[in-house]
Amino acid sequence: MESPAPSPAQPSAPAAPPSAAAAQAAALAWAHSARFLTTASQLHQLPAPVCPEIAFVGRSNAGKSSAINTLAQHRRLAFSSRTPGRTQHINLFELGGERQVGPHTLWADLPGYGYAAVERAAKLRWQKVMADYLEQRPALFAVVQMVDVRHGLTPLDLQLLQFVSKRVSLGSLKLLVLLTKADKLSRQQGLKALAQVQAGLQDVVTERSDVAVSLFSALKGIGVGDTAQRLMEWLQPPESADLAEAAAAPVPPAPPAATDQG
Ligand SMILES: Nc1nc2c(ncn2[C@@H]2O[C@H](COP(=O)(O)OP(=O)(O)O)[C@@H](O)[C@H]2O)c(=O)[nH]1
Ligand SMILES: [Mg+2]
Repeated sequence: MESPAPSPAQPSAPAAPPSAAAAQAAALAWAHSARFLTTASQLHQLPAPVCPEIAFVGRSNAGKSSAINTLAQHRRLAFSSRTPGRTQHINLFELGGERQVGPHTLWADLPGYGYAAVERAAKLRWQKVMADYLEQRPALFAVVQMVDVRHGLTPLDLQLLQFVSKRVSLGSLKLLVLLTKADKLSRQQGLKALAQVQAGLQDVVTERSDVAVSLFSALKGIGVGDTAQRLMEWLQPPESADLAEAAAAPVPPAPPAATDQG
């Protein structure tokens, strides 16, 4: 591939900023660097935090494992199963770092919640592990919550958000809600679900918060590049403000409520 030599008559163009496509490719390369680090059933078994961590949470069967695998472009990084509720540990994946592309980060795949057919004691045990992680892990930087687009935010999802809502609204913890299995709805239905979930998150959205909602499909690849880009840019903001603007579609804070109804 030969490019024509620049004509001496033309003034040389200023150096082009990296294109949006290049930024997304870099983010996908970073996501693809994900490798299994360790698994733990209790908080004290986790390694000491050395870098920012992003926690992936969601109801059992919401599509969390599929989303992690798709983001990382690995077939079986996170365990995806037809038998929900089987992943009862915190699984840590390491990304980026030395000799790797992108920021050094851990992704923490937390146990799915809400699976009815699990013995109550076991359920309480590992849901405590999840709550402990969300409340106590000092390196926690962002939460990605997987929500089935057809169900929207369920009471259990809102309960989970309670663990982190204060820090989300203060802006010390970022939140991305991925509306999974978006391929199961029409574009129009998907956008309607998106608006409903955005409305459901207004309690945590403030001037300082960084909260986003996206449609996602592991099956059809919807939202995959955008999600990788958002996660990476949260950790490593792009130099160009234009790029940051192009990548971000944050949920705007609600106008002050006229009444306290609803
Ligand atoms: N149609 C569709 N099905 C999906 C998608 N992601 C996951 N699933 C299915 O949903 C079920 C649960 O997925 P899984 O990733 O194991 O969910 P997890 O329990 O939250 O980890 C599996 O049968 C997946 O094949 C998606 O994007 N589209
Ligand atoms: Mg899973």
